[in-house]
Amino acid sequence: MKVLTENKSVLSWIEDKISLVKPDSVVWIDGSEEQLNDLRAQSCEIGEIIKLNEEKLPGCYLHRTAVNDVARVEHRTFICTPTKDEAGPTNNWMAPDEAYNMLYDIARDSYKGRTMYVIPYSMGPVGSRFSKVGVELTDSIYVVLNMAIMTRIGKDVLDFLGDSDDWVRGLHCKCEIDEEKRYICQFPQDNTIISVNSGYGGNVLLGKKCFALRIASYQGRKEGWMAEHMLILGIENPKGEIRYICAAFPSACGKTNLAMLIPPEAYKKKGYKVWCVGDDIAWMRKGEDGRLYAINPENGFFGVAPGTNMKSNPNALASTKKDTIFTNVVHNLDDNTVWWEGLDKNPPENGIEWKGNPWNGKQSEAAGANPNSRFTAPAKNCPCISSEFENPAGVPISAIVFGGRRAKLAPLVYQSRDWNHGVFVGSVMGSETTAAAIGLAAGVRRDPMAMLPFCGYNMADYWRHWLDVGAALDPEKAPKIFNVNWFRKDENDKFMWPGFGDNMRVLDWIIERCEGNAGARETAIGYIPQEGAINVEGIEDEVSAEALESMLDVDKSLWAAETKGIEEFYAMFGDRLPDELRGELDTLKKNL
Ligand code: OXD
Ligand code: MN
Repeated sequence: MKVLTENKSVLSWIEDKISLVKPDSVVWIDGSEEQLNDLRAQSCEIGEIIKLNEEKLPGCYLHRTAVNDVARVEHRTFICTPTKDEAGPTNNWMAPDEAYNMLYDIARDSYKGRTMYVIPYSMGPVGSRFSKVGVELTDSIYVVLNMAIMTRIGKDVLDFLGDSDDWVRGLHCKCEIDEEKRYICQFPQDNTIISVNSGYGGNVLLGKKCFALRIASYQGRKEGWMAEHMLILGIENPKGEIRYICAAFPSACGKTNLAMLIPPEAYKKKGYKVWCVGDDIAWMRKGEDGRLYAINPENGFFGVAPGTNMKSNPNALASTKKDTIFTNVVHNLDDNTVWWEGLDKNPPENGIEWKGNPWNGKQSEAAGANPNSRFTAPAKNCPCISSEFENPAGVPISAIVFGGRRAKLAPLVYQSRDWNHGVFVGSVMGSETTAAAIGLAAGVRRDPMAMLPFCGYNMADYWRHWLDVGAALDPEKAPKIFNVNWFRKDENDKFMWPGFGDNMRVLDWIIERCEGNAGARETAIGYIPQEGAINVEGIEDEVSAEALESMLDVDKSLWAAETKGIEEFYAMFGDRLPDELRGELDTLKKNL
C-alpha cells in the first residue's frame, strides 16, 4: 500500500476503518491518468462499466445500478447531531452513538474480498480559501471514476491539507445493496459521512450532497459562509460586462438547463452571452469589498439525462460527448452508444434498457432509460463554461433567484423588497415532487431555498444564518433577491411561458433591476416588472401582452390561502423561527 500523506488524523482514521471493514487491499488514488486508466480497465473487466464507441464517445462508459438503487433516499438519510432539535423538524434524526453502532455493524467486514480505494478530494479549486478537503473510502471503482470527474482528486489535495485536521471523513460501503439496510448518515459535529448499501451517485459520491451541502451548510454557519443548492451563471452584455446570478430550484426544475442557457436570437445578435460557473451547488462568502462571492465546489456535472437534447440543452449534451460516465440510460448495441427518452426521435431498435434487458425503442411502451438516469461529465467539456470557473476568489453575485413549480400562484418573476424579505421568499418556496428522490408523497412540498433534503442542521437556524449573512453585507452591494416561476399554467393546463432560452428575458430584467435600470411596480408580494419591461422581441406570437400580464398577476385570494400554508409550515419550527420571518409573514398578510 502506497500511502500518500503523513497527516496523522488521516492515517489513524483510515487505519481504524480498515480494521472495521477488513479490505483485502488498500489503494490510494493519486489522481494520475495512468492509475485511472488501470481502474477503468479493471472496472470493464468485472462488468461494472461498459466502454462505449471510442470514435463517437471517446473516453465514455456506461454503468447500470442495481434495480432497487436508482435515486437518493431521503427517508433513509439522517442528520446525526447530539440532540434532535439541532437537526430540526425537517430532517430525519438519529443519535450519533446509536447511528455509529448501527452503521459499524452493517459495515463490519463488508470489504472482505474487496479493495478499499482511498480518494483524497477537494471541493473547490485546490488551495482556494473557499475550498475544503475530504477523504472518501469506497469499495467501488465506479465511485472513484465518478469522483475523479465531479471533484479535484489526488495527491495535490493531501499536500494542500498538510497536517490539518479540517477535512471531511467519508466511508462508503456497497455491502449487498440491501434497501432495508441502506443509510446515508451525516455527523456534522464530527465532519463525518457514512453511506451504506447503495451504489447510486447522489448517495455515494460523498463530495456532492452529503459534504458540499449537508456538512458544508453546518460548517458555513460555524465559519460565517454559506453552502447552497444553487447554480451560478454569468450574463455578459454587449459591452462585455459580466454579472453573476445564483439560483436555487428544487431537484428536476431545470437547473442544469438554466445554468447553460443559450440566449434567444434577439439577444445573441446584440452580443449577449451566458457563461456557466456551476449547475448545482454554490459556496458563498463575503469578500473584502462587502459583496457576496461564490464558487462552484464541484468539477463536473451529474445531470439528469432524460429530456436533455439539442433544443433543451445543447451545452449539456456537448459536455457528454467525451470522458463521461452514463448511468442507467439505454445502451444502443448497433453502434455502442447511448440513448434516453427525449434525446431524439430515433430510439434504438437493438438496445438494452436500463435494467439490462433487450429493448426495442420502436416497439416498447416502457421507458428505456430510468427517469433519473444520469451523465457524469467534466465541467471543462461544457462549451459555455465560465473563464472564472477555476478562479479561487469566486465571482461576485448580483442577484439570488429562487424558484419552483407553482402552476397558479407565483408570478413569472418578482423582486423582494430587501434582503430579509428575500430570505422570507426563499424560506417558503414550494414545488412539485420529482423523480430525483424516492420515498416522497406526490404533490407540492415546501422546499426552503431548495435545501429541504440538504440542510445539515435545524432549518430555522439556517434561516437565522441567512439573515445574519445579509446583515453583514454592505446593503448597497448585497445581492438583490428574486423569485421566478417558469411553470405557470393557464386555464387549459398549458404552460404559459416558453422557458429554456427565453428565460434569458427574465434574467435580463433581473440584472437591469440590480443595475437600477428596469421599471417595476410594487404589489403585495414584492416588485413586478412594469408593462413592457420584459423584452418579448421575437416571441410576440407565443406570448401576447395579455398572456404576459396574466403570468405576472398576483391573485390575492390564492395568496391569502398561501399565507395559511406558510403559517402551518412555520409552526413546525416553534420559537426557533426568526422574528424577522414572522414579521415578513405579517407584512404579507397586511399587504393582502
Ligand atoms: C440532484 C438533486 O442534483 O437531486 O441530483 O438535486
Ligand atoms: Mn441538486
